[in-house]
Amino acid sequence: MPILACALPSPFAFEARTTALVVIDMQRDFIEPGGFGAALGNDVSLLNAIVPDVARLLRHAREHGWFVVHTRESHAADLSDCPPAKRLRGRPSARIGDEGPMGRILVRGEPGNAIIDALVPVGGELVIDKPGKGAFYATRLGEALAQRGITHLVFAGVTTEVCVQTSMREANDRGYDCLLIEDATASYFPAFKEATLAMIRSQGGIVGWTASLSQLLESETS
Ligand code: C5J
Repeated sequence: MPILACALPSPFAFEARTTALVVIDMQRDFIEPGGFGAALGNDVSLLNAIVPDVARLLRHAREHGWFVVHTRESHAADLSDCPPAKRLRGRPSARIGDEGPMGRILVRGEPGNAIIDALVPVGGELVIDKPGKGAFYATRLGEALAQRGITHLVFAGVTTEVCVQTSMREANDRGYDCLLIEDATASYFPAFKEATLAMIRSQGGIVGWTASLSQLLESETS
């Protein structure tokens, strides 16, 4: 059984057959110019910078036979699953459902809602469309993981303090042991990323564990 001895706050043990990689929202809407992230006034290059590490992690998960889940934050074309409180929040240059350079913002099936080319899902991987920040809210993720006997979740993706952290907290409350790969997650606000990592592993791992990608890769080859 691989053990990440250097994980924080304590060693993290897991087995490939009961582990899933959950890649949160690596979609064009957040990573590329012209999407929702940019419409909110953010520098998307901070998120784009982790793509090579997420790709390495994804390759590793595939090579080791982990179940792989990708999520997309997305809404139905009629926005029936987008509460007005979400759509009207803040003062973005374009709101959810508005037409943008990559089609309608955060709407399922639009070009901007696609997972970026470098991380495109392959056959056998699960793609979850989620209307909320958390991956379990209003989705079938819980059932899909239960069917496969998954007990351990390794998280990556964006943004650390919003959809990644929310999903990890939802998973923690459902009894999963959760590990966040530090260099495979990013925020538009680096200080928020660091604060989230600290929160997750505080108080003995109140939400879960964190480790670097190289620590994970070493643990599985030793
Ligand atoms: C946000 C996300 N930040 N995927 N979504 O709105 O974190």
